[in-house]
Amino acid sequence: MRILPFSRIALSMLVLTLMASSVSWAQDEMQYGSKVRWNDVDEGGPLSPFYMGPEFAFWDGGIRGVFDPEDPVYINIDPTDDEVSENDVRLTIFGDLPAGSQVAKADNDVGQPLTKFGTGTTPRAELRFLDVNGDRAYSLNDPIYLNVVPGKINSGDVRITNYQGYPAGSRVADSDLDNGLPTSTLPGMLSFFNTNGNINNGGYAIYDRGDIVYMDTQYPFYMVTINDVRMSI
Ligand SMILES: [Ca+2]
Ligand SMILES: [Ca+2]
Ligand SMILES: [Ca+2]
Ligand SMILES: [Ca+2]
Repeated sequence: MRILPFSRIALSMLVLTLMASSVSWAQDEMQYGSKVRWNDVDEGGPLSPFYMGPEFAFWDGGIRGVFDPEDPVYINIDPTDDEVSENDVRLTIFGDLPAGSQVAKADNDVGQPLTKFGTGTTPRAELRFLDVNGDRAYSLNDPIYLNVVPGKINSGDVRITNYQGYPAGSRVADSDLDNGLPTSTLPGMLSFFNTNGNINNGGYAIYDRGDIVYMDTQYPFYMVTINDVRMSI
């Protein structure tokens, strides 16, 4: 008589374990720095434009006035606020908060000043790719960088996708295999998947908590297509 309830519990725990592992598997596949591949669940989903074009920026710690590998890098979603604010996206780790995470209201980096790349004495930075297969086109296996001083990969650049065992969100170091390799302009623009579906009075999607930033690289635009890049968790 007691076996039945026990096995029910065991069965439900097994089911829960299986569900949890399939969910975490899906999340691993879809994490920051991954590219959209055939049959991914987000493929074909709608993407929405940002109200103003987000900008890449850094919190100038470490050596002041110089972009250095200690400076956390962000997508500043509202480029006019010049500070780390809620729902900005980290491109590098900050403390124990991972690369690709959205900034939450109570996080310790909220309110820190952001310096745009390409202003004053700071170098320009743009998303670029390394053409590993040499076909002069942006391909599925070509890794992406936030390339500071665009043209070739430099020490301090941020890997947006993983490459040769270097994870997405890591910095290029002097001795790394990819340091010094040439980069090419990555076509496309930042947009987002409106996970919670909220819209404003004008009918436009609102970017907020849980929405996912993409680099929209391929025609048709405003749709998740193969080779697009997930820029947040
Ligand atoms: Ca600095
Ligand atoms: Ca901000
Ligand atoms: Ca290529
Ligand atoms: Ca939203």
